[in-house]
Amino acid sequence: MERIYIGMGSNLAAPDQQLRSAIEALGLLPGTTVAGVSAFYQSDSLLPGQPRYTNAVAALDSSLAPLDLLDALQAIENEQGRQRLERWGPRTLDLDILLFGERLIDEPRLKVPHYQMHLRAFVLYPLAELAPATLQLPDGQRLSDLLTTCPFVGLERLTQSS
Ligand code: A4P
Ligand code: MG
Repeated sequence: MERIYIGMGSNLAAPDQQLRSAIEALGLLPGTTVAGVSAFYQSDSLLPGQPRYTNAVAALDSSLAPLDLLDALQAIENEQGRQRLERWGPRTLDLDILLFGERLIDEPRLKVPHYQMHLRAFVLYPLAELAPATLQLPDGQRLSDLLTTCPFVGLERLTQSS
């Protein structure tokens, strides 16, 4: 079993409900339990002109191999009506593998840690609700340090997660 953190985002078709459905689907994956879910957070899209996002992070304990987990996440995205019309386009559901145990993964289809997690408040603050304060990325960066360089700006923490 390894501890895995999944970043979830949606900005179409009732985003909060999309995240709740995704959490349910994650709990049904083989060899996997959902160990925790952060609060939901709203923020403006990084790309102007798109609807606001709801984001959250889920902690999984799973025995799935990384690429099998990626396949499973993409199946959940598709199941929830994700259409890949353009990179970075609005989406019903985006599931990103943020961290996979302490692994550094550099495969054509999968880069872990997620390439921009260290810059994104909508990833780091929900992650900090679930991860130990001492959590380090595989390159040694501490989550606590990343939080100090990534201010809690433009994020709205919603009171309920599910
Ligand atoms: N891939 C590589 N590494 C990973 C990983 N660690 N986890 C590959 C998941 N997938 C990974 O992803 C494209 C390909 O990345 C996949 O086929 C997989 O093999 P995608 O989900 O199809 O495309 P995408 O989501 O359009 O690209 P990406 O890079 O995931 O988008 P981002 O960076 O997630 O940005 N603003 C707010 N407020 N909140 C957001 O969540 N998200 C985006 C999208 C823009 N602005 C946002 C938010
Ligand atoms: Mg993605």
